[in-house]
Amino acid sequence: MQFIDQARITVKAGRGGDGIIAFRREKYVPAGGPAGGDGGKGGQIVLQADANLQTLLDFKFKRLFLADDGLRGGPNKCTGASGKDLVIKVPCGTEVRHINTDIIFGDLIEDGQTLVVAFGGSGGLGNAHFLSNRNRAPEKCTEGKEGEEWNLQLELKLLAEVGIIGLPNAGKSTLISVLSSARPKIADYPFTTLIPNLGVVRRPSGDGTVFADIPGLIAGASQGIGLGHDFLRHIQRTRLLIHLVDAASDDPLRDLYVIEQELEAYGHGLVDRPRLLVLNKKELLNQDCENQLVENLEKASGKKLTLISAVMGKGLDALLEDVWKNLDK
Ligand SMILES: Nc1nc2c(ncn2[C@@H]2O[C@H](COP(=O)(O)OP(=O)(O)OP(=O)(O)O)[C@@H](O)[C@H]2O)c(=O)[nH]1
Ligand SMILES: [Mg+2]
Repeated sequence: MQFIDQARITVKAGRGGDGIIAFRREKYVPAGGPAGGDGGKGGQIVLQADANLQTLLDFKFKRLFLADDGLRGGPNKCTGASGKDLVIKVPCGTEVRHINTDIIFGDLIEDGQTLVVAFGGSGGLGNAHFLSNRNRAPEKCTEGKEGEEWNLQLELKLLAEVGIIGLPNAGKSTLISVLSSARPKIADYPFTTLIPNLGVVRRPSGDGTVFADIPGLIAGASQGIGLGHDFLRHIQRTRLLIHLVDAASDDPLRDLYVIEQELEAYGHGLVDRPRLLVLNKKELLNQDCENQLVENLEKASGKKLTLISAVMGKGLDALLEDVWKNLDK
């Protein structure tokens, strides 16, 4: 399934019902007063976060959402019925903004959270409102107002708690595939992965944690080179990053710097995000090389290095233990 994280929709709240002109007609009451009721309010458009939804895919097929109009007022000063609100379900983590102005309407984070994005028009006034001493039989009423109409941009940021980052070919997809049931494409060329893959990794306690394989980070990603910028956005909400360095690279130390620099250049507090430094493909190193490399990387980063081989399934338990420890902090 394609990962869609942006959608455009048009929402239109209901129009208010019109007020009406009517007069009281009762037996033996010769000149009944004005009795036209007000129109009902138009229904509003409400977005609601739903934990069962994972994507904005639904909005590819349905883009226009209309709420019901309010009904006309009735005789005997009866107010018309209000239009029913239209509730649209969106995944948790959806951000809503106005397309033309980029004004943010709000974020829907928690399951069940709601946000009114278009208010219904108010109902018109019936002629009962216009009774005065000078005019005992007003022939005047007003129309209901149009409901609000907006073009909205929905954006879903990944709600992964753990993001796996690293240069192309570092083994990010391999790692997520051995940790979870995600089955991304894996190949020995860069940019195999074009969209983030999500995988759920079970904790010892039983509940799952979402990991994301974030592809396409290269030098210049923060300036929009490659795929990186798009996906840097996605890591904004992760709580922990796993920075994967390829032990088989010509220069792992340079690789480390490239990624660190991109995180810094992107801003948004990404460099301050807790990060685990992990060296992958360790089975390709002989012992001397390994010792030297570990020493260099640890010195350069000031972090403790975890060694794994995603392909051989080595070092993964220790890595996960670190992950849980960090998330529970
Ligand atoms: N020897 C060895 N090879 C590995 C290991 N992990 C991954 N690889 C290989 O490295 C290559 C790249 O792996 P991917 O998982 O596709 O790398 P990626 O980081 O997702 O790459 P992009 O999607 O292009 O960014 C593949 O050929 C993998 O088989 C490992 O632990 N040891
Ligand atoms: Mg990949």
